[in-house]
Amino acid sequence: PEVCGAVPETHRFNCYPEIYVIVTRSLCESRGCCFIKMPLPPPGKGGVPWCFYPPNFPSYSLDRLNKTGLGFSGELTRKTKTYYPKDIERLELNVTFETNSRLHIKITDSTSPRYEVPIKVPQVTERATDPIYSVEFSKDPFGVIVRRNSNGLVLLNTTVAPLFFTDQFLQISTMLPSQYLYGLGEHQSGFLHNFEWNTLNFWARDIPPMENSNLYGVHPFYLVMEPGGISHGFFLLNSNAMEVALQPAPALTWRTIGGILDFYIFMGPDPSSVISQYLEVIGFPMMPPAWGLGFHLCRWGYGSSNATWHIVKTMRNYGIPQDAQWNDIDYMDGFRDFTFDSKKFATLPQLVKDLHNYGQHYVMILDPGISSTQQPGSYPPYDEGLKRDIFINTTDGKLLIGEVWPGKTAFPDFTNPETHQWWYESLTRLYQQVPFDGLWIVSHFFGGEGSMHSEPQNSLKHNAVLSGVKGGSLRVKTICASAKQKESVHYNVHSLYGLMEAKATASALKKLRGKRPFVISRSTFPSQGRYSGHWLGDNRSQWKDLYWSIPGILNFNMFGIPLVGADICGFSGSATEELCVRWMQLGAFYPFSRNHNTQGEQAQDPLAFGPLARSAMKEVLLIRYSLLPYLYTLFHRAHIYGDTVATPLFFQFPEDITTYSIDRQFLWGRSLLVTPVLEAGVDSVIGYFPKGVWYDFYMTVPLPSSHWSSKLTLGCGAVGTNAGKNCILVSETPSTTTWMSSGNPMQLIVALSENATANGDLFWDDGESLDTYETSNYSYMVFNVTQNTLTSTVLHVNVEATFIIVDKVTVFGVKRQPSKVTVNGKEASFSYLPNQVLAVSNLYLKLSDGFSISWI
Ligand SMILES: *[C@@H]1O[C@H](CO)[C@@H](O)[C@H](O)[C@H]1NC(C)=O
Ligand SMILES: *[C@@H]1O[C@H](CO)[C@@H](O)[C@H](O)[C@H]1NC(C)=O
Ligand SMILES: *[C@@H]1O[C@H](CO)[C@@H](O)[C@H](O)[C@H]1NC(C)=O
Ligand SMILES: *[C@@H]1O[C@H](CO)[C@@H](O)[C@H](O)[C@H]1NC(C)=O
Ligand SMILES: *[C@@H]1O[C@H](CO)[C@@H](O)[C@H](O)[C@H]1NC(C)=O
Ligand SMILES: *[C@@H]1O[C@H](CO)[C@@H](O)[C@H](O)[C@H]1NC(C)=O
Ligand SMILES: CC(=O)N[C@H]1CO[C@H](CO)[C@@H](O)[C@@H]1O
Repeated sequence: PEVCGAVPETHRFNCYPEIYVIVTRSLCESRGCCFIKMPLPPPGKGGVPWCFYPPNFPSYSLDRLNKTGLGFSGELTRKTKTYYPKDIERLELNVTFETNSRLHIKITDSTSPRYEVPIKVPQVTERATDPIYSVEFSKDPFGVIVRRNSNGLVLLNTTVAPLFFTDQFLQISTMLPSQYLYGLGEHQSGFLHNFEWNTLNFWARDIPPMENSNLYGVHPFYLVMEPGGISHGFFLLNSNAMEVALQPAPALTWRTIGGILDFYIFMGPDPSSVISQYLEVIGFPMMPPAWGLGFHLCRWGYGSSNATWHIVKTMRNYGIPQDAQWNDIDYMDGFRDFTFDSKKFATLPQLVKDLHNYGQHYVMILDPGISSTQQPGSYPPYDEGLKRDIFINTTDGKLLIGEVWPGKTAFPDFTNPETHQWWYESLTRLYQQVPFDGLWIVSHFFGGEGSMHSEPQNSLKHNAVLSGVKGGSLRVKTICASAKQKESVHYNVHSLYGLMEAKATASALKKLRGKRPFVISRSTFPSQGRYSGHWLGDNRSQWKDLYWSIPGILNFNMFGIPLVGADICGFSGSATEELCVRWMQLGAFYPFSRNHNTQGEQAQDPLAFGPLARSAMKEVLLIRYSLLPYLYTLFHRAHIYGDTVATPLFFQFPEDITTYSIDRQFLWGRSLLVTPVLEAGVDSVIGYFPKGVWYDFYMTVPLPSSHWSSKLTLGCGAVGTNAGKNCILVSETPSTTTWMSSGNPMQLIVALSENATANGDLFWDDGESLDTYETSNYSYMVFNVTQNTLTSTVLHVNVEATFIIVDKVTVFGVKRQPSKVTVNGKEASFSYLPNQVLAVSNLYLKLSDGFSISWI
C-alpha cells in the first residue's frame, strides 16, 4: 500500500534474502512485507529487492536501559514473532565505552548462553574518560545511533531496518556515511566495494579466487572514509556463516546464522589509527624472522629433491637473491603428512643441510587431512591421533572420515589443546629427519562433497541456503556442519579452522627451533596475524591477476596480516616471459615475496627465461634486499603499533579523495610509492602522485638496465600532519640472502618534505630470536632532519648494531648546492647531483653511535 510506495528504492531492505527463491507477492506478504516488482537486474548482478520491510515492521523494543560503570546495559524484547523459527524474545544489550576511540556493543540471549568466538579480546575495567563519540538509543523500534562528537556525523544507525535475533538468523542493518568502504574479506573484488545491491558471503572455502564468491578467509571488518578525510571502522566478532548486503542508500546489512551480535566501532579519526585500534582488539601481528622477508621460491611438481636442489644451486650461480626454497605436496610419501618420499626425495635431508650451510631456509607444505587407511602401526600420526581422541567426530559421535590427497582421511580438531601437542609431536618426528624452518598450511581442502557420512537432515542445514553462501551449501568442499569438535559444532567453528591450525603450527615451530616461527596459511580469521602470514591462493598466470593482487595485499594489511603476497607469476596456467618479469617487479614489493607455480606448467622461476628476464628479476630482487632494513622496521612497527606494511595511498593522503580508489599503486610504510606496470606491451606507467613532493628513487641508484621496471618514488612531501613522517629510509648493501646482507654497510635515504624536514627510524636485531623487543635485545634509532641537520639518535642498542657501519647518506630535496658539509662537526667531502640531491659517501659511522650531518 501507500507506506510501501513511500520507501525510496535505495532504502528498501530485503525481507526475502533467500537466494534460491523467486519471491512472489503471496510469499512476501505472508511475511508482512511490501511487494513491489522491479525490472530484473542483468545476470549476476543484484537489484532493488521486490520484497522489503515496511517502516512499521515489528522489531525489538528497548525495555530497560541502565547506566553502568562502563557504559550502558539494557534489555530488548520482541512481542511479535518473525517469520523464522525460534525467535529469542529477550535480549541483553551491553554497551561499553572501552577507550576514547573504541566502542563495544554486545547483544545476546539474556536467558541462555550462546556460542561466542573463542579469541582473546581486551577486557576493560574502566570507562573511557573522554570518548570522541556518543551513543543514543531508539526505544521502539530498538536502534543504536553512534555519532562522532567533533562534527555530529552519524556513523551507525540501526533503526533503518528491523533487528532479527532467532536461533539461526541474526540480522542488523545500518546506514553508512559514505560508499568509500573497504575490507570485508576474503573476496576477490576491486579495492572499493560496489553498492549496487551487492552481497558478500563469509564462510571459509577452498576455492580458487573468483569474483562473487566467499574465499579462503573470513574478515568481517570494514573501514569507511567519511566526508572530510576522516574514517571509522567496524568489526563484527562472529564466526558463523554470514553475509553482508550493500545497497546504495548507502546502507549495510549483516546476516549471520549463529552466534551473537558482538561488535566494535573504531573512531580513528585517520585510517591508520582505525587499523591500529582494530588490531588492539584482535592482536598485533607477529614479528616475522628476517629471512621470511627475503625471496622465496616454490613450485608443485619439482618431482624430486635433486631437481629442487638443482634450482637452488643455479640461483646461487647466477647470484640471484633467495632466502628460502619450498616444496609442495610432491615431497610427501603418498601425500601423507609428516612423511617424505624416500625415493624421489631421498636427498631432502642433505638439501636442507646445504640450504642451512648457505644461510638459506626450507619450507614445506602440510595438509590437515590425516590418512586413515594405513596398516595399524605403520603410520603413527593416525594411530596416535586415534589413541588421543584428537580427531573430529560425526554428529553421532563416530570418527569422521573425509577424503583429501592421500585418500580417506580423518581431520585433527585444532580447537582441542591436546591436538596441538599431537601436532607438535608428529612434526617432531619429521623434523628429526628434515629440519625444516617454516611451514605452509592449507585448510579445508576436502575433496568431494562433505564427509563420507551423509549429513543428517536437521535444522543446521536449512539456514545454509538462507545465508546464500555461494557455490552451493555450507557443505561444499568441507566436512558437514553438524560434525563435532571439542569447542563446538563445526557449524560454529568452521571458519576458525585455519586460525587454530596456524596457532598450533606456530607454537610447534617455536618449540622445535627455539626461534621465531614462520607460517603461511591460506585460510585466515581475525587475530591470525599473531601466528601466520597469508598467500592469496591459487591465482592464475594472467595480467588481471597481477592487478588483483594489489587490492588483495592492501586488504590483508588492513586485516592485521601484513605478511602477505600473491603467487608471483601466477599459480595455474603458464606465464609468458613479459608477464612474469612484470610480476617479479611487483612481487619484489609484496611484503611476502614468493614465486610459486603449479605442476605441469612451464617453469617460471627467475632462471626459466632468457638472460634479459633473468637480469631484470635479479635487479629488482636486489632492490628489495637493499631495502630490507626499512621493510624489517615496518614489520616491527606493525608488531608494536599496528601500522600497515603495504599501505593504501589514501592512508597517507586522506584529504585527497582521488586516492580513495587507487589500487594499482601502494606504499611501503608511508613513504615509498610503488607504481608497477600492470599491462602487456608497454614500457612505462602512469601513476597518480598526490599533492606534495615526490622524488624518483632511481635518481641515485643505477636505473635497472632494461626499461622493465616498476616506478619507485619517495613521497615525503605529503601535506599536513603526515609531512615528513617516516621519510628517512635505511637501506643496506644487498647480498643474496638476508643473513649475508645483515652485516653489510647501511645507507640513509632522506626525502625532505616541503618544509625541509624528515624523520624515520630503524629497528634492528639478530633477525630470528624470539621476542627481542619484549626482552629488550634490539637496537632502535630515530633519525631527524631539521634546519639542514640530520641527527641519528640511538634510543636502544644491542650487540647487533655495533658491527654495522653507515657508509652513505643521500638527501633528496636540498634546494641549493651546500658550500660545506660537516659530519659530527668535521668537514666532509660531498657531491651535489642535479635534481637537488646531496650525497655524502665514504662515511664510516658506527650505527650504534649517534651522529649528525649538517649542510650549509
Ligand atoms: C536513523 O534512521 C532512521 C530511519 O531511517 C531515521 O528516521 C532517523 O532520523 C535516523 N537517525 C539519525 C540520528 O540519523
Ligand atoms: C640425487 O643426487 C644424488 C647425489 O648427487 C645421487 O646419488 C642420486 O642418485 C640422485 N637421486 C636421484 C633420484 O636422481
Ligand atoms: C569423538 O568420539 C570419541 C569416541 O566416542 C570421544 O572419545 C571423543 O571425545 C569425541 N571427540 C569429539 C571432538 O567429540
Ligand atoms: C610547512 O610549512 C607550511 C608553510 O610554511 C606550513 O603551513 C605547514 O604547517 C608546515 N608543515 C609542517 C608539517 O610543519
Ligand atoms: C641477545 O641477542 C644476541 C644476538 O643478537 C644473542 O647473542 C644474545 O645471547 C642475546 N641476549 C640475551 C640476553 O638474550
Ligand atoms: C625530531 O625533530 C622534532 C621536530 O624538530 C622534535 O620534536 C623531536 O624531538 C626530534 N626527535 C629527536 C629524537 O631528536
Ligand atoms: C582468477 C584468480 O584466481 N585470481 C586470483 C589470483 O590471486 C589474486 C590475489 O593475488 C586474487 O585476488 C585473485 O582473485
